Amino acid sequence: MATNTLSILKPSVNNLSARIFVRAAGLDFDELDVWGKKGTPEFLGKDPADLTPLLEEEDLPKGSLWESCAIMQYLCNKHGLDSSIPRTPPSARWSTARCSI
Ligand SMILES: N[C@@H](CCC(=O)N[C@@H](CS)C(=O)NCC(=O)O)C(=O)O
Repeated sequence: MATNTLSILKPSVNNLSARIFVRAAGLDFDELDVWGKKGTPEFLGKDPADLTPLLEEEDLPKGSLWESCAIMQYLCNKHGLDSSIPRTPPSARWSTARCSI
């Protein structure tokens, strides 16, 4: 059992970005396919938006975080991965941010 869990729907591009990110970052993750399991009181208790991906980690307030870009930013900050992001001018970084939302 990995230290962290990513609840996902496999066909989703938003999910894929977070799934590729954790692999590229070498983080220890279990994937939980929640197809047919969303919308339950248990899932909504962790993720009121009822959308995937959903990250579960002890450190997080209430133990969970949703929104793919927020998940990737959180993991970058937590694991000190910011230094692996190329030092680009702010104009280029904003362009990247726009594409990820
Ligand atoms: N902006 C959100 C979008 C999340 C989203 O729309 N997730 C979809 C999959 S792409 C989902 O869980 N859909 C399930 C549903 O609508 O019931 C993110 O990037 O995480």
